[in-house]
Amino acid sequence: TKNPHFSNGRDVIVHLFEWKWSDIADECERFLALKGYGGVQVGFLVSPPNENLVIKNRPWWERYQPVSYKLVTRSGDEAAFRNMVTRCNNAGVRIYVDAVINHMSSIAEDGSYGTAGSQVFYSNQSWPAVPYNSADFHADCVVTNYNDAANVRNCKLVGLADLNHATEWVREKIVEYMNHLIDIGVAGFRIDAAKHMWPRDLKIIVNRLKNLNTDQGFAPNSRPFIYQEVIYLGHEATNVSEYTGIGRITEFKYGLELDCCFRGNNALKWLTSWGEAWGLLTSSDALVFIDNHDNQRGHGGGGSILTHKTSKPYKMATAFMLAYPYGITRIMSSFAFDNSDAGPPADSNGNITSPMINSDDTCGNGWICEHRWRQIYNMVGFRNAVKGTGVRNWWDNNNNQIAFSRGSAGFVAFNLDRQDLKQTLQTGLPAGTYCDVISGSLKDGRCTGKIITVNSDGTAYIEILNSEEDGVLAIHVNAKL
Ligand code: AAO
Repeated sequence: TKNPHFSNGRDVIVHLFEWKWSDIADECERFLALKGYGGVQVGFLVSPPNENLVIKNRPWWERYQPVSYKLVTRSGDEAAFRNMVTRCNNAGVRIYVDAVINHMSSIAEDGSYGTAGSQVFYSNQSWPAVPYNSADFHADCVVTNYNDAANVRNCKLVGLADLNHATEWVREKIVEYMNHLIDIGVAGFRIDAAKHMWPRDLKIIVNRLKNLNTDQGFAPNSRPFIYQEVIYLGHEATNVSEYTGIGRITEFKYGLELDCCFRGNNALKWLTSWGEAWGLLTSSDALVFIDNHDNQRGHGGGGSILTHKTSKPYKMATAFMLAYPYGITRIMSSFAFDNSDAGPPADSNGNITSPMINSDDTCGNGWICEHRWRQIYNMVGFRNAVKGTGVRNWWDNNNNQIAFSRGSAGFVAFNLDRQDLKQTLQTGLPAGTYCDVISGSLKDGRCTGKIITVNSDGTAYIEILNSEEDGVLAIHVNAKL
């Protein structure tokens, strides 16, 4: 359950937050065709596909209020979902589903309805389209105390009706929903609010899931990839170690620490010991990211989070994440927003509108598409090129300029200082000329960015000026001229 089942053992997931299924299907086919970075492969995490409560002004968070397990949302219906999964699997792109199974919707007028038209009778604790009734939920209390595991797991998270997973019926309905998705061909799940479920119950549910669908290209006996959303900063009653036996875990400390460093609040030189030594989970248990759909807008532990809005340090932190061998990495792909409740780009009827793809591969129409920023997708290419190698040739200026190689497959340098970086450094790479994949790309045998000459002893002159658009330089064996 800790293996994401990518073709070729790749390990980058892009969160296509609130995208429509038809657009994701197109993106699976288009993304591989994006030129300049040598067959980058990723997986896509998609928004919850099950019916959710329709909420006034259509905030993005209505999708975390389930009404039934029918596959009908603003992203599309079941036919569109199936079409997407098949087309993506055919293109070598795996689909992971955001599974909201801790709870159902929150207080709303009786007779309120969901995106498939199903009604909800909250006052009776009745979701007839599943069906769930009051016997399927915990008693009426609200999560108020993160130092009390029973309160966290038996009460309503922000008022959301809290399913009782000790109940056989609840387990059955959830397993049926997830197995339906496995039959369609998804590769795994993000388990939303896993911290709010008892680990023993979650384990029973996960153990009952089917193997992945071999007709969709998975090897026989492949278990679904599972990663659990558990926010743990080291001081709560619900401990991450209770969940490592079930699947991977979102390591929130990872992004918070890197945010701190790349905001200039902790010198980059300390990253020489990055990883478990910083109190992070074991790498093989972790799923990591710089920002997520919650904290980029102040929900679920927001604060001093780097996002697309602070693009220079954000790209640097993302490049560091992708360059460093730790965990499975996730890239956020956002829509633009001013107001933290705002839903995705939509027309006046509330239908989500498609991203526009510009000639430089970036997006328009309200979609940010960080995964289409050259500096980011080229670092996905870097990560793929250096897979299986360790960190070597660490260098720093005792402050905010650092560099390291990944074995003899790639080399990366960062400059967050106020002065320019101008150094001859050991790159660990074979002699030759390489294309810096941050300032440009290797396209049709030509480099559109800086060209770096590696000498026969592996050294190269590296320069990152303060005035440059980006504070990173990266070269690797798949972008050799
Ligand atoms: C909406 C409205 C609510 C309304 C509710 C019901 O906004 O006002 O009461 O409907 O009508 C999303 C939105 C919610 C939204 C919900 C349902 O974010 O605003 O509520 O949909 O529509 C906790 C959970 C974590 C959860 C996070 C948001 O543990 O699982 O809250 N994330 C997931 C999803 C998220 C989704 C849901 C769950 C629900 O990713 O999108 O909600 O399906 C501490 C705890 C954390 C806790 C946070 C926030 O964190 O450790 O476990 O997360 O508090 O309550 C510092 C601390 C850190 C602390 C943090 C934040 O960093 O060190 O420990 O501050 O305070």
